[in-house]
Amino acid sequence: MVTNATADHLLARVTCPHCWETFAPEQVLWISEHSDLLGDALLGPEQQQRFLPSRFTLEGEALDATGMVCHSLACPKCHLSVPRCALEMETVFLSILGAPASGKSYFLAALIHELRRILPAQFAINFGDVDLVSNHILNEYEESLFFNPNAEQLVPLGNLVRKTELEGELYETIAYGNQTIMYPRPFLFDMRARPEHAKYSAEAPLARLLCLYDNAGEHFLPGKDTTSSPVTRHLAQSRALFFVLDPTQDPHFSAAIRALGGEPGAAGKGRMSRQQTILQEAAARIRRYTGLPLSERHPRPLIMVLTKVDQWSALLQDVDVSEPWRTFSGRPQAALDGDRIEQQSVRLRQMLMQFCPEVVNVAEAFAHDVFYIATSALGDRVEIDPATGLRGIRPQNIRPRWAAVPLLYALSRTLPGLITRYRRKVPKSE
Ligand SMILES: Nc1nc2c(ncn2[C@@H]2O[C@H](COP(=O)(O)OP(=O)(O)OP(=O)(O)O)[C@@H](O)[C@H]2O)c(=O)[nH]1
Ligand SMILES: [Mg+2]
Ligand SMILES: [Zn+2]
Repeated sequence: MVTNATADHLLARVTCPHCWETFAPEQVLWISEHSDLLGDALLGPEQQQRFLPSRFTLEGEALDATGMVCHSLACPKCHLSVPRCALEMETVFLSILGAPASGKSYFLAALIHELRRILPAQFAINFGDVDLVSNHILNEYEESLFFNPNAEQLVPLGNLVRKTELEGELYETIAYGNQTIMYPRPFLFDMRARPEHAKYSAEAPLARLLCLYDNAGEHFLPGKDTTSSPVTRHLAQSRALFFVLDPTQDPHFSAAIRALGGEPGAAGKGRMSRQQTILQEAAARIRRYTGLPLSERHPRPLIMVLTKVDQWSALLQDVDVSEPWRTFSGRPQAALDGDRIEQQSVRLRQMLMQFCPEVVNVAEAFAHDVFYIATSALGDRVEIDPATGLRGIRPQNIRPRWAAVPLLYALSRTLPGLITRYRRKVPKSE
């Protein structure tokens, strides 16, 4: 139980970021502090005991069986640790999905790095890690790309962030009796309107917990999400889906880039059909988990994140790549340029219709609102190493292009109070 001292601010239901079970705040378990109180039925003998407290300090902290003051909470179902703020602010789950090597991990690292810069400075929103321990793998990706000690050296592209493993430290395993379940580790961030934000309120803070996962592409292949390994079950919780589509995996697309004098990299190695299968499979999973009938389309935005645009920008000449937001006089908070993002979306859709219309058809048959956004986690300073012929980048030259735009745009559609969009006035003659 949680004491009355904080009860006013508690949500009615909390969703666990590990097992997605919902529970009432008073059901939350506490994690014992005393080093003698070891052993948990689900997590094993070396973990601190989880318990429902009956004694509290005046500040509302639970006391464990030895009388030690406890600070951490745990989910009543999976017993994994739940940040205290999850009881007070709603969690926004976002899923990043896509084929192996499509660029999900690079995109995720660039996205978070960009949000740290853009949200406070442009949108009057504070953004930070909820728990550095649980976010450390993602922070390592970010460090490798943006705070690399070999900033001036040409680093082969694949060496900055490694392929996402299918097991290991990105997962947590729980033993429910004989049944072992492996959950993907969530990355949690706190977003909170600053006092200068138009919707700021001291009494009812405008704040959300952002929850993301880094899946391996293989998890989205048919048969890879099971009861014992529900690694993509977050898709059903997701407020917006980010399908990471790597156009350079399509042979027709790569041929077009070459014809324009570009170099698509690992072109043709993958197959667009695999990316299409993954999207179809994700759609089928979401229909299954949420009970959405085939006659209806998913009501949440599906953002098709077209990655590695640095390799195919030749196909998008004369596109305005400046950051798509602006501030208006008297307002400290920027608004997204919805028109420009949507115009580019139309153009990218036309491009995909030319090379791989099947992917567009699958996306639009599944979701009601589909948008296309071109991004690069690295920017346009990728080089070819003359010694090896491999593509590389000097970390000091990494400048993501529009890496945060998919998330900013998705938030502006799902939480318009937090991030606003503006439209240009249409001239009367049009
Ligand atoms: N040129 C370019 N290459 C990129 C970019 N992002 C990723 N890559 C390359 O694509 C490869 C795969 O990217 P990852 O982010 O690891 O792909 P992933 O989707 O996480 O793959 P899995 O973990 O296997 O599912 C990287 O090793 C990079 O070489 C980008 O923005 N531009
Ligand atoms: Mg990955
Ligand atoms: Zn749980």
